[in-house]
Amino acid sequence: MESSSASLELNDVGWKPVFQHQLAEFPEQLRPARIVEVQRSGLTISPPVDGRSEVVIAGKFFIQEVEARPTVGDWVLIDPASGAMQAVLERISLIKRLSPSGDVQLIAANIDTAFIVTSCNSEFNLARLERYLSVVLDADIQPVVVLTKVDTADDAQSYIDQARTLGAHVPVEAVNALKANELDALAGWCGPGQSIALLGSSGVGKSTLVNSLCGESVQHTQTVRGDDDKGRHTTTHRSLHMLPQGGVILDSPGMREFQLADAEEGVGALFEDIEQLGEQCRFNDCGHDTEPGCAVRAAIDSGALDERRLASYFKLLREEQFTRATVAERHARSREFGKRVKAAMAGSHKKRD
Ligand SMILES: Nc1nc2c(ncn2[C@@H]2O[C@H](COP(=O)(O)OP(=O)(O)OP(=O)(O)O)[C@@H](O)[C@H]2O)c(=O)[nH]1
Ligand SMILES: [Mg+2]
Ligand SMILES: [Zn+2]
Repeated sequence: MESSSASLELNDVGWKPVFQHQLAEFPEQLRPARIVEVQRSGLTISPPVDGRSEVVIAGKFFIQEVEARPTVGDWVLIDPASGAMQAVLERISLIKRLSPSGDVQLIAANIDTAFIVTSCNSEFNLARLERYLSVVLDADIQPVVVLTKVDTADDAQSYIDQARTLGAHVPVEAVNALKANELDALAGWCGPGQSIALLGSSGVGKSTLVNSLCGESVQHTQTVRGDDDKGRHTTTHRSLHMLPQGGVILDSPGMREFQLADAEEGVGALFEDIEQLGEQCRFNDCGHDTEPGCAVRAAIDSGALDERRLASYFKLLREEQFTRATVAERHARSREFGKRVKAAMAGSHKKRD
């Protein structure tokens, strides 16, 4: 993001009263700024504090739990004298997933609306969309399913129809991402104080949308493979960009897998209809399988509920439970390790005395 302009203000990068209210708890000299990029060794913030837009992450943030570490979209407080980051303000939302290596990975903080991007071609996959939706709903973020490449599809309407089955409260917008003047439907979600995140596989047109919505080419894009519509992982790190109508948009690398971290409430919110049916089953602990008096099976039999959605609901619930147990176990193990390190250090101090 352009950070050299002296006129850049907090409002330009999505500042809200909810963050302003938190400032009272901190020393007055600390200055707020937003993390617009995270590099291996440091952070890029905007607006710059005392001319500085690069901040080193203090070691103390690495010994804390993963969720306490600063991520893109976070509002942080900087000491103008030293340039050091002193605190991360309380977030209004957090998008996270389980990384392929099994750790919780933070994707973005303080997002209002997530554009879950998919294309009208062989990349389209309802189960994948349900994964993103569960995570986004769990974080209390407004989801919008954005179908790109309507201009290249013979049967765009069939993709739109499928996407509309994802949930009554999930808006679906179909666009040609290359046409900036046809993106009014998306621009409606943007505006002062609004932060948008783009999520989706490689090649679906996330960076293309950023460029069209920003009105200039700020992100590199690249054609997809002709044989299977797969992208080439063009974007390699997450970054926030200012929108001309106010607010910011976060571009992120295409994700190969989007595994749920804890997202139980999100799964429940996405499949609210199934959970409501479940309350009408004869048995409280009905597994919606072969039990008599099962309202969920009855809905399947009558055609009111789609068998695919039920299977998806079960799969995501199981995955979520498994992940939660694994993360809790890892957490306990690292805590135990920390205790042992501390004890060993205390022991070695004693010997020195
Ligand atoms: N015709 C058409 N092409 C599009 C559309 N959206 C994106 N593209 C093209 O699809 C290709 C991939 O777009 P990108 O914006 O690079 O995709 P991305 O989602 O950012 O991909 P990664 O950065 O790899 O995650 C580019 O060649 C775009 O021009 C669209 O709506 N219509
Ligand atoms: Mg990209
Ligand atoms: Zn049942």
